[in-house]
Amino acid sequence: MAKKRVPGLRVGSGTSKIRNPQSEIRNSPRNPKSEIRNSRSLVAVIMGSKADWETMRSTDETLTEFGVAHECRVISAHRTPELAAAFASNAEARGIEVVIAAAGGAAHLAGVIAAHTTLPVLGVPMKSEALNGMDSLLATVQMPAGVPVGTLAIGKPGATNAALFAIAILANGRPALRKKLHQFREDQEKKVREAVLE
Ligand code: C2R
Repeated sequence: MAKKRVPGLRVGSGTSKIRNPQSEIRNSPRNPKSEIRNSRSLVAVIMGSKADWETMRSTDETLTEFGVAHECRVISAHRTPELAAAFASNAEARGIEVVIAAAGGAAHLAGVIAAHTTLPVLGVPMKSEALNGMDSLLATVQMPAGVPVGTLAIGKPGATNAALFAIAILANGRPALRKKLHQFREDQEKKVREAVLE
């Protein structure tokens, strides 16, 4: 299928951030040894508003920690509907393998993105002022059968776990990434076991 032009989508400029750490995980199923190298984004992290960035930094930091090439940017299903549809429709052709979509309140972003792509879409409900994130959670999680959104916890824990979930998906075909994930769990367990209460 021909790659469509995305009006207003300037990856690498404007409000979007491209995270291409020096050693990053890329799609290279035939040569596991070449999995870690410079590449285009595998994960797209999008959020409905700049206001969500404070929370979504955790997603960015976790993906960076694992060396996964990703991009972060603001896209709103409500305020930029055409951009949202074009972004989702082109994501697969661009080599994106997982989309993480964060939104608060009437959080339709993840669902709308999922409507335009068959890539796995992970939704992160933002903590809202009016209803503490319950509105975001329900709007994200209650998808009709046929168009799934994998919904994480409200706020920062969800933001971190969305990155870990995306990494787990990518790790299926990338042994080097799987190894990192095992190491992460081991380190985490060690910290809990060795916790000293003062
Ligand atoms: P503002 O502070 O910019 O008004 O945003 C954002 O994710 C944010 O949490 C308030 C909240 O509105 C959310 N928003 C959505 C969508 N676009 C923005 N839920 C959407 O398309 O779903």
